[in-house]
Amino acid sequence: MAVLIIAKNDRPDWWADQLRRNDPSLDVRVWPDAGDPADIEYALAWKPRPGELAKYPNLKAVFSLGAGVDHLFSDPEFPAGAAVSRVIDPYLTAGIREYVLLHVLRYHKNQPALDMQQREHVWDDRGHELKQADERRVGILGLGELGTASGKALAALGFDVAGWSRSPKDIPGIACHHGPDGLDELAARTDILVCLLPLTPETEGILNAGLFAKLPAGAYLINAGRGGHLVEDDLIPALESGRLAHATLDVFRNEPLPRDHPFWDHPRITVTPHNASITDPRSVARQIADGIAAIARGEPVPNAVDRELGY
Ligand code: NDP
Ligand code: OXD
Repeated sequence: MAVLIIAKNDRPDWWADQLRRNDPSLDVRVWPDAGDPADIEYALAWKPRPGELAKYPNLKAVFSLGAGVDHLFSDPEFPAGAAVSRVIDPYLTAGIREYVLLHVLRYHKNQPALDMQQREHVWDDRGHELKQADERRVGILGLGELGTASGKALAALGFDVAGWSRSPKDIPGIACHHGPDGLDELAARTDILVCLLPLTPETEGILNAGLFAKLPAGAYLINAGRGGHLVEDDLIPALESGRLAHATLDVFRNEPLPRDHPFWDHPRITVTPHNASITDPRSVARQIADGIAAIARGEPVPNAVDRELGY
């Protein structure tokens, strides 16, 4: 039995080291040095090349090195027999919560406009509407691990928080909506829209002109879900027309964002390099080592993903 790490740009040797520390008995290999493909029963993967995982005939489980699994299911040859586990980790959750708080507060305090004033040497403490946190309506798409933690933290600061999910929910401090009608209800009452959905065929392109038209004029957007959620061609027209006031984007259809992409220089777009939160091998390798041991004992796959739903 061997474990293969496929994480070309994501410190594979660090992952291997952390995994061995947690279970020195594991035979850990780092792609492309997989050895005999028949030995590989477990893989830790982040954005493997399409077709790569199909090369290992005895693969039992793939551990995504992030919360999202779209990078696995986008592979048409992803092995049908392999279980999929994803990261649920307090540090990953904290990172997203901090990112959402940072950028919601930035909007709440009018910071993008103040940055522009500073560039023009303008001292104007009156040119901005006075709004309290409880007058600022935040809407969160996705009420899973990350959306719920972010929503609760915003509610604790006094924001008026609502969220949207596929199934009905009851979360203290968050007005919960679900299903297609629930999306319209959420949009109608949202000044700051935060996307923390998984990318699936159902959520692909959900951030589009139709949804922007349902938000109050001048709403703000924060996308930390996936680049595929945003219809890129709809964003700049929405900003130029004033339908949206500003967008903060951490994720993009093509990553790294190409150097000539118009989002880089747009005055009302903030770009961050898909680092809203980053999986920390120091805490997650322990969970994965425990997960491998559990699967080997015949126990259920931890943090298992539903293949049908795609998340
Ligand atoms: P979860 O699986 O815990 O939560 C997903 C949420 O989305 C659930 O509430 C789910 O509803 C909802 N959802 C899924 N499909 C639909 C749909 N069709 N309609 C309405 N709601 C839907 O995921 P996490 O919170 O752990 O992570 C969310 C995503 O965040 C990841 O998939 C990843 O893309 C992104 N991410 C980004 C990071 C970054 O650095 N930018 C870091 C980590 C994650 P229900 O509860 O009913 O199932
Ligand atoms: C994740 C990510 O899915 O970092 O964890 O995007």
